[in-house]
Amino acid sequence: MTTTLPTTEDLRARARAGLERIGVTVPDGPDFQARTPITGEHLFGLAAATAADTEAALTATRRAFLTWRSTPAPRRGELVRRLGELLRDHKSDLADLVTVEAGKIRSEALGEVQEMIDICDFAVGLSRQLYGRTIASERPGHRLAETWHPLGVVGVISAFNFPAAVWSWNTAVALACGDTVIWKPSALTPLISLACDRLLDRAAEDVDAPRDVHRLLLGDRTVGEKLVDDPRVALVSATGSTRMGREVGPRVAARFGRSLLELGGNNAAVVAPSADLDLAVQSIVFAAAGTAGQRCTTLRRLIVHRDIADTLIQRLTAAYHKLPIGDPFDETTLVGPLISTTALDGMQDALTRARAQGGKVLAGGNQRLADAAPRAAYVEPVIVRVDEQTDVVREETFAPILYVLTYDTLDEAIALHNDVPQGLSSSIFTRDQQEAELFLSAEGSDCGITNVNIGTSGAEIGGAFGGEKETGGGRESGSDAWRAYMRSATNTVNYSGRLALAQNVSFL
Ligand code: UN1
Repeated sequence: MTTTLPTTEDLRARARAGLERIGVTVPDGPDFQARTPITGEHLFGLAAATAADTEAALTATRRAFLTWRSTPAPRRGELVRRLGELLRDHKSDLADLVTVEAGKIRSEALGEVQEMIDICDFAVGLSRQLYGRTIASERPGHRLAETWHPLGVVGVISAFNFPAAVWSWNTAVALACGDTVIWKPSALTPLISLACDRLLDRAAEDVDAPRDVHRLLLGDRTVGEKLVDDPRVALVSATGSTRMGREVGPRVAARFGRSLLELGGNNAAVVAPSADLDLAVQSIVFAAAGTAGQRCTTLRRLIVHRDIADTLIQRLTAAYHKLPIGDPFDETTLVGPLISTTALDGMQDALTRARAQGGKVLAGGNQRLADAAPRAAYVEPVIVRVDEQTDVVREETFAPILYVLTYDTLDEAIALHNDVPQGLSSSIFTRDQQEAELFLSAEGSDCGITNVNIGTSGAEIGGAFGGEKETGGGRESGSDAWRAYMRSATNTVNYSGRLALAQNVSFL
């Protein structure tokens, strides 16, 4: 168990060294502070983008788009390939910054950078595979086809919890698709954003691509609002809370822009009587307590068959009591800090409400290291037994709280599973093939990510990532999510020399 923490001075030096190796000079400014959740203290004062900076970024990325869109896609892929190489070279420095700013444990911080490298590889391949279909025309001597063209400037609004990977999912794919990008990261993670922006800048220099294919704008929500409202931004890809999405979606729609929303999750796993419990316990602990419960895909509800509930709960509480909580740079730590004391207040408020709504806390919930770091928020992940899905269970609390419910029939489990407003990720643990297939079927989970015998979090980049209902409906990353970053045109070419109207219409 970690009882000591690095000093803020150590963390500042570590961040500065990594940034310098990447080529970033920390921009000194009075507007806001880079901070670390490890001690909860400030690292550097930074300058925020002004309205003039935002305007300049819009003009520059729009102008760059006009050349980038007609750069052959495989040439565009070369920029993304170079970015991937630089990410590999600086993997350790970038992971340090993720740990310093987001508090992720080493292995997860390295995993986040790996996710960036992976999406670059994917997008390089994609740059030669932006396929359109040829369609059988109903008319003789006609060719009917679908063509995909670049869309325009993409505004990326990202959250603190995947401060770099979510940017890379959007940016690597958007650049390969011929778009240019303006990035407004979370104000909680400016340093990793500066590092990613600098590496992309270096990549552009190395392959002779226009620098203005990408602009970073640090700052508060006013910057994001400008991207949301400006008609020069063709697509707004926003990751964050459902509350944020409720504002972004209608505002972008009001100007007929496109939005791609990745909002809250309230992910559940069903554990059936036939489940391999060793596998289930390991998977559940990672999915529920990993990343200190701060993934969109974090497991928040467990729906367990009544016959195995006592055994599973007993094994989970035993595992929770042993979780090493503390300094995320310590290789033995599994649970780092929450992002802020505000997040801790939100968690404690949810626990108070859960108790008032009949929940019983079975494990965890105590704050740790409050003496060593009063401004930080270390907390024991919590398991709460509930009899029904009360209000608080149906909400996403961005903290490590796992609500446990029981079921008797699979139909009941699926009904409980789907009876929340969100629809991101889901799992079933079972060795019964019929149950697994039913869960994956149209009558099963209503989520965008549906798994068997693996937890809800930690998706690979090759599949499309996103969810339904209040999660927002967007798809990013792999599979055919690239289509959201392009516009399609349907082409009818008449090579017959005669006019033939569709639907057999005759005229003249
Ligand atoms: C997020 O939490 O915003 O599937 C993204 C996962 C990660 C991405 C999570 N690959 O958990």
